[in-house]
Amino acid sequence: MEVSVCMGTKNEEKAIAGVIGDIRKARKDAEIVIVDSSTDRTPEIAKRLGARVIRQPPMGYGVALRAALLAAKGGILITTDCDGTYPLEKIPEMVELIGKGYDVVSASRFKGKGRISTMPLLNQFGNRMFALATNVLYGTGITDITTGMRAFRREVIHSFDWTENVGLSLELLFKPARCGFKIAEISIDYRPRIGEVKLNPLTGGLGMVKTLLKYRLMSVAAKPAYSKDRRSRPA
Ligand SMILES: Nc1nc2c(ncn2[C@@H]2O[C@H](COP(=O)(O)OP(=O)(O)OP(=O)(O)O)[C@@H](O)[C@H]2O)c(=O)[nH]1
Ligand SMILES: [Mg+2]
Repeated sequence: MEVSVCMGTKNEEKAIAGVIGDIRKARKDAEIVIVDSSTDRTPEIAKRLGARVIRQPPMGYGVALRAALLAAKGGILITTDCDGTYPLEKIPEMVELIGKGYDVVSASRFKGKGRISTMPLLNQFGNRMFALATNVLYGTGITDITTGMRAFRREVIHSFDWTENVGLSLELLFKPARCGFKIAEISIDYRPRIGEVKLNPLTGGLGMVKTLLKYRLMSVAAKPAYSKDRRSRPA
């Protein structure tokens, strides 16, 4: 099945070549879809290295990643950040799990023995709290809700309207979980970031709280064509 790797990029010229190289090492034939809002050389480098580049004014992480996911052609869609933090050599393991019947495979920095010492302590605390809150509010049993690295069966991405921006990584997990899609978590290390962080932890954190509460108050439903399939699928 064709694999597409999807990213938003904003001024990642220090990281982009290494990230594309690591994707190719893990999956030579992957389609690489980048929604770019840079003012530096990121898009030129990405195009030269064979990525599909879609330009977008800077509207935030989730708006960019959603556009990349919806433009991707693969049967398996993978999200990651373009900053060197996620171990892209895990792509084959994630693809294999989708092949075994999982709908979503989420790369967790807090499961098992993942090394996370590169993550600031405040972020470690906040990320664990968001996972706990998601488990309490949505009945999920996951260890990392804010991870940027996941693999999705194509059907999952096209089953929902994605509305969140800074909270997209949460929405990408709790909506499928609530609608009965089968989810696996694998353990990963988190590496030092190349280049500057683009998300503000305070406004980012508040945005995520808003996302969690909003959908707890609203019902989560898959688009009819897919929810029907879901109900008829054996557990
Ligand atoms: N196109 C686009 N991409 C964005 C925008 N904001 C962030 N990104 C990209 O989204 C990805 C995630 O942003 P990061 O800065 O890594 O945010 P983060 O992962 O919360 O922070 P760290 O874990 O500290 O790296 C990166 O590849 C960014 O370049 C935006 O407004 N437009
Ligand atoms: Mg990042």
